Amino acid sequence: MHKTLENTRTKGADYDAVVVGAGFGGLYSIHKLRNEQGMNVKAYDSAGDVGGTWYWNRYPGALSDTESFVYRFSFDKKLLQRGRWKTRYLTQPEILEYMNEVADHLDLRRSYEFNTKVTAAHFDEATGLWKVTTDKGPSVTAKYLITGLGLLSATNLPKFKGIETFRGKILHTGAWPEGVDLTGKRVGVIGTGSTGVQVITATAPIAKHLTVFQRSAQYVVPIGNTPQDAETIASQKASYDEIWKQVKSSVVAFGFEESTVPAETATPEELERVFEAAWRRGGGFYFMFGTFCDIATSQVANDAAANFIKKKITHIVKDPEIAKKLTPKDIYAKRPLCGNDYYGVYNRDTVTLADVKADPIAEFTPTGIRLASGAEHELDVVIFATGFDAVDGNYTRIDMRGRNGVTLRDIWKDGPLGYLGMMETDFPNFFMILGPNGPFTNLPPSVETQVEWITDVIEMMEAKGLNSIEPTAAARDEWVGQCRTIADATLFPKAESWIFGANIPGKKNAVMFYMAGLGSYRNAINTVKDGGYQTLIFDQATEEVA
Ligand code: FAD
Ligand code: NA7
Repeated sequence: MHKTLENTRTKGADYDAVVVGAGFGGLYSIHKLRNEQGMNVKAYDSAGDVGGTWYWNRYPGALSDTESFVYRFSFDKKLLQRGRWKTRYLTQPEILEYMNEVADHLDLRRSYEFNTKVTAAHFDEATGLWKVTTDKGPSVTAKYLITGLGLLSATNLPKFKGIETFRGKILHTGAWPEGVDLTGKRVGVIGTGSTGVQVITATAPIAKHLTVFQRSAQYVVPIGNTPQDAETIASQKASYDEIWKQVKSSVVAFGFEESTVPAETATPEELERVFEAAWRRGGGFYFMFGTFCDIATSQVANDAAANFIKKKITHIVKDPEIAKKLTPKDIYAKRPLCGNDYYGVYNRDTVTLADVKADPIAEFTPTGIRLASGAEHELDVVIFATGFDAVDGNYTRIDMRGRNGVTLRDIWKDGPLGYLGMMETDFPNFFMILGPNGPFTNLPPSVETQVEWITDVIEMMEAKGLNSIEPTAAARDEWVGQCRTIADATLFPKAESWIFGANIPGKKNAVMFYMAGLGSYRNAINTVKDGGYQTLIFDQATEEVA
């Protein structure tokens, strides 16, 4: 049994707070709660160390497509000035190194038990505490449960007939083991999302042969990963105060000014000029939000952007049949993608494009993949770049129970809910970082925003001696409704992707993001705080916890 720790303020509990996850969310939560608020915190991650996304996604080509200067924490000026990067975007090893530096600088690692998966979390009405169970050792209790489980972290591994007979290696990009060398191998990649694009462009030059199994053709603009000179980096560092101010009041928080010019009314020459400049500059979010203001909301504007990219495909890809297969048929409204000469990859003799919408994967064989037509692809390695059970996936994989034993799986059976992307009704003192219906942005500034709001709530509770807090069902439903209305004003629901859960067979299509941007989101959550948290129910019972 765990002994109650002397410096635990919460009577009868093993810890004041349990934090799950060692990515941006978990790390910052520990810093706020333990280092700043003096709480006794226990943390877990199923990974072997810190890093979250960047611990798991070690596939060749893994890269953040948020620019280096804003894919980081903003809260610590020392860390910001120490930041090191060489190119416009950070590679996975660089981000992992940064996360380790954060953990060392703030002494966060000692709070963690790594290689430990949280399997259940039950709220106990009698004690008012969370009981957290892992796959190792006895359960622990805590007043607060803070989860930074990651919204793109629960891997999606589609089932294929005969997969167990395959004699080669099967890998998922989101659980990539160390020491894999694809040089000279016959590699198959299933999936052409953001991850697929990265792994395809990195593998094509080194594989003996690369076969891409494409279900949906994608709109991919260049990433423009140019080297950054010391002067540019110094000037970014000197301007950090203004940079973060702009980022936190912007829509997508990517560190560029979003356009205010509509494409709908632009002349053909203007469209061509602006899109061409963005194509040369690089960046997926920039192409969608930095060029014109209405690409994600007006079909006319969306068509203009889509047609520009389609024309580029025709110019770049030499074989017209392959170009046709690579040309998307749907609208341009998934997460915007960018890559390093993605379409050019298909001009290589060593690359084959298999259109598995036209000719689906029938089965895996001992030596490769057979398509419905009977076509066989011999492979040594198959890479699943098939994405994630996004947003709620890691929550529904845990046995989570709130008041009266209500389960998260049950209340989210028609799609995840969530108040302000952070809380859930009947789940007292439970805070999610990047939970359902949070902002759709460059994520570190949104993580910071949420962790600061959550830890402010906790600080207020402790100052007032409150036992518990949770949102009213009415407030939660109103927020979810607002998210739906905002999403419906965009074109995103019209495309099938993980943003609405369409990538997981059987998953209900549901709104999972607040799409009005980080600036509006910050205003919304600060209004709740400044208004004295009137949408939350407090429990001020004075009974001593046994
Ligand atoms: P994560 O970093 O996902 O960490 C969650 C942690 O929780 C993991 O370590 C996991 O092991 C742990 N965990 C989950 N469940 C359990 C459990 N039951 N028990 C114990 N531990 C558990 N975002 C951007 O803004 N810009 C980008 O360019 C960008 N690129 C990306 C590229 C890839 C390939 C991927 C996969 C994601 C990318 N993202 C990007 C999103 C990225 O996930 C976020 O930016 C950010 O890293 C999320 O941090 P987090 O702490 O919320 O979650
Ligand atoms: P995504 O964007 O969900 O992409 C997954 C890809 O895998 C996509 O092309 C899917 O095709 C394809 N897929 C999924 N299941 C199958 C099956 N059963 N057969 C064939 N192809 C399949 O995941 P990513 O990892 O690329 O990116 C997720 C986010 O993580 C990304 O936005 C970044 O923020 C980081 P589909 O398009 O559904 O037809």
